[in-house]
Amino acid sequence: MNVNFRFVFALLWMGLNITVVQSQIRPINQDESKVPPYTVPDVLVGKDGTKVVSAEGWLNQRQYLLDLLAQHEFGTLPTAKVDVASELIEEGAMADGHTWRRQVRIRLSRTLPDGSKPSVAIDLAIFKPVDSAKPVPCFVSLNFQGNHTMTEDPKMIVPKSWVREEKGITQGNQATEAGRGTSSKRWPISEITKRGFAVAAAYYGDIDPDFDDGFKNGVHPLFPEHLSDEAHPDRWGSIGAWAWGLQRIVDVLEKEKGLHPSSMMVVGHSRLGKAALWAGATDPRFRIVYSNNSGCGGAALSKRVFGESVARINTSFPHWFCRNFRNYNDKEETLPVEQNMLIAAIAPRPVYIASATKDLWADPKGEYLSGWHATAAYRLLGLEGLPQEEMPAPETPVGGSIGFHLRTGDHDILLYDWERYMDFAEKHLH
Ligand code: GTR
Repeated sequence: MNVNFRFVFALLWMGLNITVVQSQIRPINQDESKVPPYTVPDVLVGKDGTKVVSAEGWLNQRQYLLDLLAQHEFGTLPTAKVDVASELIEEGAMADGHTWRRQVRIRLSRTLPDGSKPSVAIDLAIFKPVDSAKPVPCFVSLNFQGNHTMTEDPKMIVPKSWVREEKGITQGNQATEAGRGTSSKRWPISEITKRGFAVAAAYYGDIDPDFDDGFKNGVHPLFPEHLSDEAHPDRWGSIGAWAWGLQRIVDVLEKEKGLHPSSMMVVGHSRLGKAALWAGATDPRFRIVYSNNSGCGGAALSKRVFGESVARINTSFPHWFCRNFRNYNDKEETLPVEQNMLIAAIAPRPVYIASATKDLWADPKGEYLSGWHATAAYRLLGLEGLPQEEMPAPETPVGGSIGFHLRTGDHDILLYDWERYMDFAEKHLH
């Protein structure tokens, strides 16, 4: 009786706590008239408060922005080297007749001081034009449910690692055959290769499964020195891990026959758009960086507090950012970083921001404004960023070395977005 009473009491207490935590967070605002007054940091103002005025000072300034973003938001990427090996598992022609498929297993490993050698396998799917006379530029990306969801091709390998449950296509957090081709409208592979590009993608859960397990799975065991986040409040989170994984994928793609090694372009949608921006900002081997509907912690300004907020994202996904980011829950005005710094840190390389009209959770206007407030960095370098402060109408791509479009519709990545990405690549890859 006593035990039962305690048990019931404990359940009630847990329930109460969850409710209190939820209700402690400020409600989400999606009303433009309720955006608080805010100041966007000047991307040209350095550590000592003075402004960089010449292109020569840009590299130091860029590093300063990256350090701030690492310290307060994404965490620091590990610097220890790992062994990167790759093996061809399968290849062949696709049904469209002009795409060649290659499935490569990447193995990352590291010998630790205690003599153990943990390793992680990442399956990479590469789709390239069958008969290109010269090496082609390649879009590098991650997918949400496994490489087999990108196309109906029966040869695509189904992942073995943990996947998020999705009705009809998974069973007990395992991907199944039923998932084949289910996200193919997000991956217009045939159209991409037809225009002379390649696209390569891996399942993001091969790098780090997307749940809060205290950083034990995925690539984390390779870096036991970064395991405790109590001791390292600027330790990387899952977004950092996915970004780092994208960089290891480039280690392999740079050596892949038929791909242009210095024309790697990173693309990501939503949480993977956040990862693409961080991967691209921290690794100049990405020649162009694309953010698709990346929202809070991606392209959207945090200080507008429109749509998903810092408190909301840190509560729903406590494993995405570093612990320090939680200091700004419902205190965006005190954030020493802002997302325009993330965009600016890509300069002088081209960056593209795509939003969708119905995606208010990701704050399309805040995504545009990040680009606008990064424009000063591009102008310093003699390049054009975005043309004006006002967001353009839907289906009106704008910009110079910062590109932007607003697609009519929902939170998604569709052919329209890819077509604009290819236009932008054709304009900038010479
Ligand atoms: C949402 C999250 C967003 C975005 C999105 C996604 O639940 O709040 O930040 O990342 O997921 O990745 O689909």
